[in-house]
Amino acid sequence: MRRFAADRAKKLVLSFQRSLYSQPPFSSCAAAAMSSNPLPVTVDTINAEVLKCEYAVRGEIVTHAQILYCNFGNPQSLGQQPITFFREVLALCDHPSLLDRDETHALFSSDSIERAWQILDQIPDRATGAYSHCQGVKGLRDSIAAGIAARDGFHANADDLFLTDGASPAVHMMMQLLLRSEKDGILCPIPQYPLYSASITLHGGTLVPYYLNEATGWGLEISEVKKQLEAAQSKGIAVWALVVINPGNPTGQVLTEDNQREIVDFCKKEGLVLLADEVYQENVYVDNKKFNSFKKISRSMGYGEEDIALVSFQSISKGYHGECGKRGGCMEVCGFSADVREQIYKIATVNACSNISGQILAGLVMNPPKAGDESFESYSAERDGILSSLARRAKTLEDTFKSLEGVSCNKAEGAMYLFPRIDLPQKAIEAAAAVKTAPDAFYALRLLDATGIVVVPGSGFGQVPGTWHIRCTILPPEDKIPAIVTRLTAFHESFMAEFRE
Ligand code: DCS
Repeated sequence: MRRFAADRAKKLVLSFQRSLYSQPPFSSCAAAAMSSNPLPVTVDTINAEVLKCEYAVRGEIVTHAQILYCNFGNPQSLGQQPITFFREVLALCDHPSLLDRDETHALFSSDSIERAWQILDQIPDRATGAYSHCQGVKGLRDSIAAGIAARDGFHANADDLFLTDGASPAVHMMMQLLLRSEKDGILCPIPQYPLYSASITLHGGTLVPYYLNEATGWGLEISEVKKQLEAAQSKGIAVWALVVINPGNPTGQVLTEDNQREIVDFCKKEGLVLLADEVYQENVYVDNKKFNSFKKISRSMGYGEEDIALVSFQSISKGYHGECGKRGGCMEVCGFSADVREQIYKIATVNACSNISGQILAGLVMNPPKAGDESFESYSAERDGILSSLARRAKTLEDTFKSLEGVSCNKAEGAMYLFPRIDLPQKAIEAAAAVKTAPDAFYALRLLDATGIVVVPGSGFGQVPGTWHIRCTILPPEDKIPAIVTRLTAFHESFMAEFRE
C-alpha cells in the first residue's frame, strides 16, 4: 500500500487549502503590466475570473495520488475497454485504404466495414482530416437526429444539433450566450458537477443555487427552486436558465417522469431556458427508474418549439462506452428564436468544428448495431457486461458506505458516483480547523494518506453548510473493489476511534 510521507501530506493539505480559500488578488494590474518584468503576464495580471473558478474533480489533492482513483469519471483510465464495434468503425474511417484490402474482411466485422463506408460517404471527399460544417457533418447529424427520434418517439431535427468536443464546450457555449454580467444568473443544483460553477464564473455570471433534498434521495423540489429564483430576482439578478443534471452528478439520482413534468412546467411558466445535462442517459442501474429526455417529456406534454427553450447536453464520455479522451458530444437546441439561433451558430463557427473522430463516435453511440447485424451479439454482450458490472460495483460501494458509523449514502440509481454524507465528530472538525482545512477535505486527505484511495471532498460540489460529504466513483475495476472496501472500512473505523468524543 502506498503511504505518503507526513510532510508531503501536509504540503498537500496546505496547497489544496490555498486553492479552495484563496481570494483573487486585486493588486494593480496596470502597474504589473507596465513593469520591466521579462515575463509580463503574472497571476496578478490575468483574468480574475480564471483565478476565482474552481474545479475540484482534478484539484491538488488528486495530483499526487498513485493508486485507486475514485475521483474522476474517466472509465477507460481505470481499465474499461472500448466497445469493439465503435473502434473498428473509427479505425476504418481514419485509415480508409484499409477498406480496399482483402485482409480487412478477416480482421473487421462486415457491419463495421459497411458502416465505415456509409460514414465516409457522408463526409465530403471522405476527408476525416478536414474541417466539417461547424455544427458537425450533416450526415452524422442526420443519423444522430434519427437516433434521438427513435429514443424519444418524437421528431428530432439535424439543424438543432451542434456536435462538440464533449459536453463541456457545449455548456460553455450556452453560458457565453446567456451571461452578460454578474447581474445575470443561472439556477444550478447544489451539489453540482463543477463544470457549471466554473463556467458561470468564467463567463462572469452569477450561480443561483438550489439545494437538492438529501432526505428524499437528492430530490429536486420545485418549491426550493422557486424560493431561490425569487430570492435572486429580489436582489436584481435576471435569471435566464435552470440547469438539471439527470441522472445526477455527484448525487446519482434519476428523476421521475412526474418530477420532470413539474420542472418543464416551471421553466415554461417562469420563462427559463431548461439546460438539461443528459450525459449519463445510458447509466441507469435500477429497474424502477428509466431515463427520459426532457425533450421527450416536454413534447409528450404537448409543448412545442414556441413553448419552451430547451438544450440537451449529451456526451460520448459516459454511458457504457466511456470514450472521454475522444472528445465527442452533442447539444440539441430547441425553442430559440431565429435571430438567437443565428448567434449560437456564430459561436459555433468561431470554434471551426469539433474533432471528426468524436463526431463519428457521437453518431455511433446513437446508432449502435441492430439485431441481425454481425456485431450485434458481441456489441450487446460488451455493453451489458459493462453496465451490469457498474451496477454491482455501485451496490457494493453503497452497502459499504452505509455500513460505516456516522455515514449515510444515496442509492446510485444512475451516473457513476456515490456521494455519502459523513457526520464527522466535533473533534475531527476541530482538528481540521486547526490545520485550516475544510472537514471533508481533512477526511479525504487522511483517507488518501492511509489507503491511497482518492475521493473528492464534497465542498468541491457544494453542500448544505454544516454537512460533509465525499464523492467516490463506482469505476475502479471489479477486482479492485474488495481492496477498496477493506481499506475504506479499516480507515473509517480508525478515524472515528481517533476522533470519537
Ligand atoms: N456533465 C456532467 C454531469 C459530467 O459529469 C461531465 C463529466 C460533463 C458534463 C462533461 O463531460 P465531457 O465534456 O467529457 O462530455 N464528468 C466529470 C466528472 O464528474 N468526473 O470526471 C469528468
